[in-house]
Amino acid sequence: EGVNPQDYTGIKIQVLEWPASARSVLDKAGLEIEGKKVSLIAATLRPETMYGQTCCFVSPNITYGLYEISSTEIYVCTARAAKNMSFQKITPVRGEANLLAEISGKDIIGAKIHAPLSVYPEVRVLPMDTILASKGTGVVTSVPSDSPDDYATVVELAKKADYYGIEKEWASLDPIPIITTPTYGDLTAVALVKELKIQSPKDKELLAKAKEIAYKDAFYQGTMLIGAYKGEKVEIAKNKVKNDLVAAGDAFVYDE
Ligand code: A2H
Repeated sequence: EGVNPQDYTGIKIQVLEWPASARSVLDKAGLEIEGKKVSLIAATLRPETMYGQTCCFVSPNITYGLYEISSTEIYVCTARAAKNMSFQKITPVRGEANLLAEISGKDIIGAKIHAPLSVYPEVRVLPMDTILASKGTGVVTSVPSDSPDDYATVVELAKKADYYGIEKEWASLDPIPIITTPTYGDLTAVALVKELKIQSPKDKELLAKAKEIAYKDAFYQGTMLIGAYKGEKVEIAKNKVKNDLVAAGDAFVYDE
């Protein structure tokens, strides 16, 4: 942090239906969310892949805050991220983030959500143990076609659905071809997880390697297979998709 500034896109993933656990936490906090738009804010470096979102990850070990953004909008993210946002003209008052309630990631799992641009109109919130509280918003949207970490996580979740307390179907949506490259084809992350024989989300070193390869390959060699910039180079399409998301009110620029 500080040394390597990251230019994230904050994707607004709207909650359509809360699980009973979350409803009870919000009730106890006396928070009235009827008629308000509540969004989990996922920090991504790959806005051009948002067509392929199949779920959204939170950490069961992180406490999230619900922050008032306007009379009709609430963002869900870590306190650290909310503080940073307050210095980037994202909250109404500079340096202040109005915390309405706190909730454990555990209690959000299973929420039904709408992820902008995704070919799947409704997806679910699922657990990811490797999310760092010290980075981004603590919320990671899942694109298993292009992110080796995301692919390894959904494979693990589908394999041990009972253990993770989720429905297997929530973690079993097919990865969507978003980008093609000459080396890895249409599902880069799936190809790399296979090639490097990655067995689980805990294979840290191999996943770091896969992530590095996937990122460079897509950026320099990738062509879009879907969306408004189908046929264009990823290098060019990336900022166009990002700008469209921001213009539509579905995302904002978030730096740290
Ligand atoms: B990326 P960097 Cl398709 N903990 O978004 C762990 N990972 C986090 C995180 C956190 N607190 N916050 C964000 N991330 C993930 C898409 C994506 C991402 C694709 C491919 C690669 C990729 C969909 N998930 O990341 O450490 C988010 O996942 C690999 C570069 O700041 C975010 O972008 O470099 C990326 O890691 C930020 O990682």
